[in-house]
Amino acid sequence: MKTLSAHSLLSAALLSFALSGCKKTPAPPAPAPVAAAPAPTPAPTPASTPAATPEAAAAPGATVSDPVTANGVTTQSTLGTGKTVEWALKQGEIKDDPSGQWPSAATASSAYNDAKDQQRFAPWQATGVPNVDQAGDNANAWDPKTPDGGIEWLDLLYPKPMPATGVRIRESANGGAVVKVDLIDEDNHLHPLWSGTDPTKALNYFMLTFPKTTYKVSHVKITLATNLIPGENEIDAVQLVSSEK
Ligand SMILES: [Ca+2]
Repeated sequence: MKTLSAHSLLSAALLSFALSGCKKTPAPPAPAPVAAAPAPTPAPTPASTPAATPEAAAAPGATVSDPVTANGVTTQSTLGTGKTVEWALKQGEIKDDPSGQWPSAATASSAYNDAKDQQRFAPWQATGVPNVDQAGDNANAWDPKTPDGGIEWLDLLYPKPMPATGVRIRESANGGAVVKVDLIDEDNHLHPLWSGTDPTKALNYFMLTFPKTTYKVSHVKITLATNLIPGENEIDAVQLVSSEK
């Protein structure tokens, strides 16, 4: 690195660009187009879900997948691969939603390279507004220590505890590994919210909506099964939605 840096600025810039995608393994394969096929095959329906609602089977051009509702919680994901106007507008709409707030602190079961504080890939990288621009391995997202090790969790603290109506998880690499979301109130009581199948792909939000909680939410805890989806499963940001200000 240091010998190379003696070369011209152009060389340094090219090296930096190349290194940015070479943390561990080659960049993950480009995600398959979502719902681009004329007749997408519905995902297998979990035995516990009575209605056979196909996941991510929305019409071409749709910005969100078809909703799936279970136990009062509706789940869906934003769609697209970051190459369309519709995707960009939807991402901006969520980022600027005045009903949403972003976490100010985070802890996790582990982090890549045991990252701490504000280091690359640390839990802290999932706080604040989204700042990953394209799907794939990115130091601006939280990354568990091992890519396929199994159960991992991320706990996010929100600066203004409020009754909540939604959670939007921005998955930025190898999405679809979220298996459980819990809400934690001001007294540190954990309220199980949802457990099931996460339809998110590419760089998109996994969105959960639910009736307004009777308590103020101060934390959101997200559990991933990283062995479900091969490769690094990274989270860029997590928005808590409230109908109150
Ligand atoms: Ca981030």
